[in-house]
Order: sequence, then structure tokens, then C-alpha cells
Amino acid sequence: MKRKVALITGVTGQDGAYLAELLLGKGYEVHGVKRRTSLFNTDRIDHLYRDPHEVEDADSQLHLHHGDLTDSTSLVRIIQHVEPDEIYNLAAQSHVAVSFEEPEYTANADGLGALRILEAIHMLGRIERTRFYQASTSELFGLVQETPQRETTPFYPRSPYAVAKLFAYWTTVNYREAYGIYACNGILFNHESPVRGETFVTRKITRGLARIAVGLQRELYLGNLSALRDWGHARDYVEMQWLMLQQDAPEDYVIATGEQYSVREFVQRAAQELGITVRFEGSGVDEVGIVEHVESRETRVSRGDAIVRVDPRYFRPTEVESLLGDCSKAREKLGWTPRTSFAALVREMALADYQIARRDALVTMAGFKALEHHE
Ligand code: NDP
Ligand code: GDR
Repeated sequence: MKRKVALITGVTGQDGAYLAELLLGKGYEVHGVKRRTSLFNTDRIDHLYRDPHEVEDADSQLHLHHGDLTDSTSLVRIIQHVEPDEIYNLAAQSHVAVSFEEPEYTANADGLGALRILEAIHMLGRIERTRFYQASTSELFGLVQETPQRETTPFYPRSPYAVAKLFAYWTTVNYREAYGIYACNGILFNHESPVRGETFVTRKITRGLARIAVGLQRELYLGNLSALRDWGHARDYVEMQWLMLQQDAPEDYVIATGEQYSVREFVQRAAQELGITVRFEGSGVDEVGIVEHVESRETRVSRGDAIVRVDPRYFRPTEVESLLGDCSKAREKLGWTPRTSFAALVREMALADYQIARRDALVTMAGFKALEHHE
């Protein structure tokens, strides 16, 4: 039987890496679009990639193609060449705060990018042959009109990122209705992992606190500590992306855990995992949170005392204060439920960052300057 062929845009990102691994495990021939960068950007997928000169069954490997969501010619060329059965459009300028600084680029990549792929499928006569997944987002709900949010909740985007994603959402619906393409929106709530980008709040917290735990830094600067999010694990969520394209008819689905925590609670939980105490300081802090010291399990450490300071620099011109999803439709129609609890997610991320921080601390002790990355 012929292998199914999948094309993933954004394959070098968090979700792209988990999805590529999932699809390769299912026997797919997997192709990914990566953009040209001046430094290597394939860290998250290096474990999946084999030099084509060195493998016998080249089809079972990950194939990479240079392309960009802002460049139709590259997208048309790749789709024509790869002839995918399924396209997962995960590529995006995905940082909400950055979208206020680069609104036009964000609209181009995140909004028009989806249109370019859908139109390529249409123009190349692949309507019947290529299924399309669009990485839609809970940010569409923005200033929430109903809690919890589900597929029928009205949208109210609050950033250039969310507005661009709104365009992509409706373009996906429109191509489905106008041309009968099998196209779905996954309206995914925040999902994280040890390979989450370092400037998203969860990873910034686990990375920062882990570095504090090993003595590499003392302070962590954050923005709105009161923001509430519904955080799940990326590994669970990519399974749902695949499932959505395996049904008889295309539909849009909300994917969420149905549990909500604040940024402050995330900090406290991560500090607990690392066995450190944390003190919140700075303007905008309405309470002082002291986390009880947790006596060490083997993996826990007991070095630092973390100071988390609020820096208004990280506030957004318009904020999304509270998101909470209701994924009943996905549960009932697709039999999907999230597997990873909030506690397990934070633990996995904190421990992974602790390993990295410990390595960096060893390198520093050996006389090398540790690499500093700030948002
Ligand atoms: P990441 O930021 O980790 O990955 C984004 C990917 O898109 C990267 O591979 C990046 O390449 C690529 N990319 C960015 N701009 C372009 C472009 N112009 N052309 C081609 N590729 C580009 O995001 P996630 O993996 O977390 O998210 C995947 C998708 O899901 C995104 O569309 C995001 O908006 C959406 N989403 C994410 C949620 C989450 O909580 N993670 C929730 C809901 C939706 P490079 O590696 O070179 O930067
Ligand atoms: P979000 O994720 O904007 O929800 O978008 P992010 O982790 O950036 O912010 C979550 C909340 O935390 C608050 N916050 C901070 N955020 C960042 N990045 N840095 C800080 O220092 C900080 N301090 C507090 C934010 O204000 C916000 O309220 C993510 C992205 O993955 C999108 O692509 C995706 O669509 C949505 O999730 C669902």
C-alpha cells in the first residue's frame, strides 16, 4: 500500500517537531517546509532527520524543503512536487507580543500564508486529493464573550496576531464551503512542552527558575502575572491535529484541557518542582507569593531563592486576560481527551530545563561564559 504523504509548514517549531515524529511513527512520508535562516533552525527535528546519502529507505525519512509562507512561488513549487495527501499549516509568527511590533509581517505570514496554501491546492487541481489543517487559536476569543469557550463562542481578537489568525480561520471555512476542500480549523488553546520557544511565558518561567536553582541568575522578569490560561501538552495536541484530518467530513474543533491557572500559579508550581522559594516584587504585583520549600526528591534542588519582578515592558497594549476551553465536541466526536495534567506538564518542563541549566552551570564553572538569552 502506498504511504500517505504529509506536508508540514512550521516543521522546525514546537508543534511541527511533535507532529513530524507522530506521523513518521504512523508510517507517513513526511515533508517539512523550513525557512532559510542564518543559523541552524532544525534543533527540534535533528533527531528525526537522516542524511539522504546515508539511508536506504529514503521515503520513510523526513524531507525538508526551503520555503516561506510569505512566498507563494515556494509554496506552489513544494506542493506540486510533494503531492501531499495532507497539509498541516503550522507555520506562523506565533508570538502575540511580537505581533504588535511586526503587525504587517504577522498579517502576511499568519493571515495571507494560509490563503496562499489553500489557493495553491485549488490552482493545482488538488481539491479532491489534499486535506488541509489550519493552526487556529484560542486567541481568536480574545476579549471573551462566553466562558468556557467552545466552537460556537463569538470571536473578539485582541492583537495583530489574532486578527491575522481570524483571517486564516475564515479563509479555511470559505475554501471548504466554496470548493468542497477537506479543510479544518483546530482551535487550540495554549500548549507547551520542553521544546516550547524560550520567550513564551511557561518556558521563560521554567528556564529562568532552573537557572536560578543552579545559581546562574537570581531574578526573573515577567509581565502580567494574573493572566489566566488553559495549558495543555503539545504532544497530546498534535495527535488531535492528525485525528481531525482522518474523519468522513471536515469540521472545526476546540482543543483544550478545561482547566485554568494563572501565570503566578505556573511560577509557584515550577518553583515547587525545583525546590526553590520565590518572592514576587515590582509594580503590578498585588500579592507576595512565598512558595513553601519542598524537601528534595532526587531530581529536586535546593539552591536559590528566586525573585520574580514584574516589568511593564512585557505588558501588551491589549491583553487577553482569561481563556478556558470546552473540548466536549472533540471528546464526543473524536474520542479525544488530553492525557497530561497541569502538574505533569510543569514537572516535565522544569526538570528538562534543570538539566540544561545544570549543564550550563558546569560549563561556566569550567571557565566558559554561559550563554545569556533574554526576551
Ligand atoms: P512555533 O513558534 O514554535 O513555530 C512556528 C513555526 O513557523 C517555526 O517552524 C517557524 O520557523 C515557522 N515560521 C515562522 N514564520 C514563517 C514563515 N514566514 N514561513 C515559513 N515558516 C515560518 O509555534 P508552535 O509550534 O507553538 O505553534 C504552531 C502553530 O500553532 C502556529 O501557527 C501557532 O500560531 C499556532 N498555535 C499555537 C499554540 C500554542 O500554544 N503553541 C496554540 C494555538 C495555535 P523558525 O523555526 O525558523 O522560526
Ligand atoms: P499567548 O502565550 O500570548 O497566550 O500565546 P504567552 O506564553 O506569550 O503569554 C501567556 C500569558 O502570559 C502573560 N505573560 C507573559 N508572556 C510572555 N511571553 N512573557 C512574559 O514575560 C510574560 N509575563 C506574563 C502574557 O501577557 C499572556 O497573558 C500563545 C502562543 O503560542 C500563540 O501562538 C497561541 O495562539 C496562543 O498561545 C494560544
